[in-house]
Amino acid sequence: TIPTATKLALFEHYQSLLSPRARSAHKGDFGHLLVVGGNQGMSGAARICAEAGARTGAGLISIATHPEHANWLNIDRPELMVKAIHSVDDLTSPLAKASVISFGPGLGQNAWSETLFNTLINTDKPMVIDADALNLLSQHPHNKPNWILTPHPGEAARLLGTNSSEIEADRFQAVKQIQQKYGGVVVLKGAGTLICDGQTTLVSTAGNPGMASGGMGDALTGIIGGLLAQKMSLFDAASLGVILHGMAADRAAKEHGERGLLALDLLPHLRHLLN
Ligand code: NPW
Ligand code: AMP
Ligand code: MG
Repeated sequence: TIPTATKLALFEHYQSLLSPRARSAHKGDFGHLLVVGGNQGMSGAARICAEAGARTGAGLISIATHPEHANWLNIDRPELMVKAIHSVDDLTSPLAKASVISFGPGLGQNAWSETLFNTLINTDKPMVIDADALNLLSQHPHNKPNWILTPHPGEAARLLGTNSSEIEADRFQAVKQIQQKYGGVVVLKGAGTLICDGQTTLVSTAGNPGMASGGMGDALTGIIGGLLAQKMSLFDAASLGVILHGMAADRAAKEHGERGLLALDLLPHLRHLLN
């Protein structure tokens, strides 16, 4: 049974929070999303996250990433800006320019990743924390009001020091426990994603098993970052982001089937849903 505090997340309600663009709008009105991630061998995660943020409507997108691939990360998507992070000093300028941060896709868990984590954990900008940034957070716990955590059940288990079957046995309890321990808004991903701010837990029924493919969560991190950049509240951005992600995947699966669905396939559908 679903607790009474839980409501189904309604697309129509959340969509109405994104008003039409003013005729005089300029890119500065829609925020600057900084994606931080993409260690060696996982540049794709940062790229998928950034493209998803761009297609959600953020005004500007930058990626702070490993020097190994920084020069080619935007080759066929030149709208994206890229900064190679050799040392922590290289983060100063992209951080100053960013209005929101999506942190973690493909970050890895080595010394380079830890350096980025130690800097970003001390910034006050609104952030989406995902993937390896969640794994590092589980090793160095912090509680903050202005972030959105997006664990899948494996990451949720690390955050609570348990295993993924325990998480799946009571997902409502798990999402609340993570929120209490780490603060902010928590999105527990998987079939029937939960969104919890400590008061209310929403469940999204959007999405399908075609989404069980690498990169899908990295896209969600970019979508939520893109909504935050457009000045949505944490809870609204998390809720609308999850619904949009799932609905875009449902449209894509209807078109060509679930098997073989890839994260970037969502983006044309995402754009359709947003306009
Ligand atoms: P089990 O086996 O059930 O105990 P990891 P990752 C669990 C990057 N990527 N229901 C499950 O555990 C990411 O951004 C880069 C139940 C599973 O074995 C990260 O930085 C890509 N359990 C990094 O790779 C594309 C579930 O978690 C384990 C579950 C590592 O992230 C791929 C796997 O999780 C990827 O995004 C569910 N619904 N979902 C790229 N193109 O560059 C997950 N689990 O060990 O945290 O590894 O998620 O692949
Ligand atoms: P990640 O594991 O970080 O790549 O995230 C996977 C994304 O796909 C999350 O947003 C999940 O909620 C979604 N997803 C994966 N499998 C399913 C499924 N069977 N039904 C609905 N959504 C799913
Ligand atoms: Mg992931």
